[in-house]
Parts: sequence; structure tokens; C-alpha cells
Amino acid sequence: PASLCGTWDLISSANFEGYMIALGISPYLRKIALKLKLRKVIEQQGDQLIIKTASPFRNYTVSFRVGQEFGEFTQGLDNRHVKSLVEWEGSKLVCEQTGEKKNRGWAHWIEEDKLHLELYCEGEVCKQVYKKN
Ligand code: RET
Repeated sequence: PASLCGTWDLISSANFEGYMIALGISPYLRKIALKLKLRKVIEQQGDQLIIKTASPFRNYTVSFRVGQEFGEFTQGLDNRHVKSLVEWEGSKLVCEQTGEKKNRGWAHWIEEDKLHLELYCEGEVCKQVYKKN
């Protein structure tokens, strides 16, 4: 599949609010998060992928090996511990985050030179699109 690596800037976001509500993020933090100019920096080091979600307010970084379950602490987000497993499903990089919240995870993929991201939690789906910086 097309490489996800690079620096990507948010150009559209739908239902980020619904996703954050499903995670139990406070109204105060949701208001801040909705206004952020988010950037994704995706790097590959050997068989490790590093995905950094960057903003002037807060950064969130996760690194993992595809196909290998890992413990993830969603620090600064909803501060939960989940078991995450990332796998390629066709051209989509898909993560399942098992824990207190049902149906939680995300998918990243490239379509027409854009990075597409779906974030989901308990039936809420947030759809974001990023363009290459
Ligand atoms: C911010 C700001 C504080 C509040 C929330 C945030 C959301 C971050 C998200 C990150 C997703 C990261 C993924 C990484 C994949 O490897 C921006 C930190 C709620 C939703 C999918």
C-alpha cells in the first residue's frame, strides 16, 4: 500500500465532537480540541511505525509494530489503558483498541494523495482528511 509516512495537515474533520463525547472527554477539552490545527507526523523506523498527532496545545504519540499487540495509554486524551493491535486490511492500516469502550479504534489510509483517518468509538465515527505538508 501507499506509504503513510510524512507530515500531514488537517483539512477537514467531521464528528470529532461525537467521537470525543463517546470517549467521555470534558466539554472544556472538547472545545479546545475542536479548534486545533492538527498535524500528523508518521515515520517508520525498521518495523516500527510512529504516529505523532501534533498541535500547539498538546501532542500525542504512539509507536507500535504492525501485527503485535501493545498496551496503549491514551495520555492527554481520555487517559485510558487499552490493548491495541494494528494490522493492514488491504490498503488500510487498522487499529483495534480493546478496553472499557466498545468498538474503539481507527483506520488510516491514502486516497488521492490525502491521508484519510477514521476514528471510532461506541458507534460514533469521526472522519478526518489531511493533506501532505
Ligand atoms: C488531542 C487534543 C486533546 C484532546 C483530544 C485530542 C485527540 C487526539 C486524537 C488522537 C488520535 C491519534 C491516533 C493515533 C494513531 O496512531 C488532539 C490530543 C481528544 C484523537 C489515531
